[in-house]
Amino acid sequence: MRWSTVVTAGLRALRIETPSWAYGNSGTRFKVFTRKGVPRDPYEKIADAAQVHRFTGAAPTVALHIPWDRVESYSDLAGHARANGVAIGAINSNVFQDDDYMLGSVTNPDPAVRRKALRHLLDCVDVMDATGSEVLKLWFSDGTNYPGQDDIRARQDRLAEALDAVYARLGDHQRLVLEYKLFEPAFYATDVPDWGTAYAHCLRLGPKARVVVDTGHHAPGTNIEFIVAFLLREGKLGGFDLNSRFYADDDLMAGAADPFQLFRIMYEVVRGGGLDGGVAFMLDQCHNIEPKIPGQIRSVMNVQEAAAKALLVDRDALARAQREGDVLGAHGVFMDAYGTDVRPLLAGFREEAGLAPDPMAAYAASGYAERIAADRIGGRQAGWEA
Ligand code: AOS
Ligand code: ZN
Ligand code: ZN
Repeated sequence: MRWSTVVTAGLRALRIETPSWAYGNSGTRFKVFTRKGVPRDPYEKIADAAQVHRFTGAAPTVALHIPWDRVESYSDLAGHARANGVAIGAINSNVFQDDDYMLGSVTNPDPAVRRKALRHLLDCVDVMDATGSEVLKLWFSDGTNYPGQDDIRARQDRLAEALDAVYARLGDHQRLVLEYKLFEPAFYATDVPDWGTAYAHCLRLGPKARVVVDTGHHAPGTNIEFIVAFLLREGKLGGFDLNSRFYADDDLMAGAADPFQLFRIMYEVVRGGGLDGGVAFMLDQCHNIEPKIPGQIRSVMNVQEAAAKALLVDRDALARAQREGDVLGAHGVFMDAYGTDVRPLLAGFREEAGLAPDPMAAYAASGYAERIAADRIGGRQAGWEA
């Protein structure tokens, strides 16, 4: 097959990080459903993440969330990850859960709250040091609900001050990625509402700061692939929080609601050299009604399928059609790739790597789900204080 080398090389480069919080019980604000066998502690979450890697071969790292994944020794946790064949990925900070943060964390008008939030962010860098993690993911729930509630410009100054302090604390091999979110939990004005705000802060901070694109954090109809293309062009795309949505921040499985959008995003990733390193492909999802490990496996497969299709785009033919102003021809090249059934190709790719061609079936046959259901009594909710 003409494109097989390109596709294989691209798929080999694609590493997808799974989030520790995906393995715990989760739900909506109406109900959190409990499922048998969910992890009781961060060690078991990592063991579950290792299963996703075992059957996909494409998910070698797991993101931690502090304090949900608080343990006595983070170096011990990293050793446990290594022993399970995975490594610790991004460290996700949490400055949204305490009562103190009702009016914001690093942008709070009260300097004592700002100091507390900054302390936590710096603690997260300590966790990075102990685990070997290279990425600090910052998401701030900060914002205001009512016009006039606080000085939105002063809040930017406070945000910048905190980011400066965190940036200064990063080691040579560490970087921060700043996530934006249009709304929720603040509804009038979030303090990092869009990629432009995140980009401006990251640009000012320097090369170790980049933007993270959570696919669920945009207004309906936003052209996310344009944002991806732009940020990659500027060398400022730090990574993705992949998930899919019908309405807002639904956190459903990546590629489930709109596989075509994921394809369009992955095409811009491929086009912009985003598989060559420096971009973290993270899942940020919750599995409320579906089993969690298979939910993650399915998501990894969905991202791989979108990437394979993106890699299949005949770039020469596309460039020719674009040069000639052949609108429908160019669009046709794109759609030909999207319309290709890449499942046989991916099955072959896995077999070459010594994996089962169908990770979902292989996981189901492994007996792991039955084993954890029997062994683990008292699994916990995704976001708990350890
Ligand atoms: C929140 O909406 C975000 O998507 C964040 O990435 C958040 O930090 C993550 O869900 C873990 O809490
Ligand atoms: Zn996110
Ligand atoms: Zn989110």
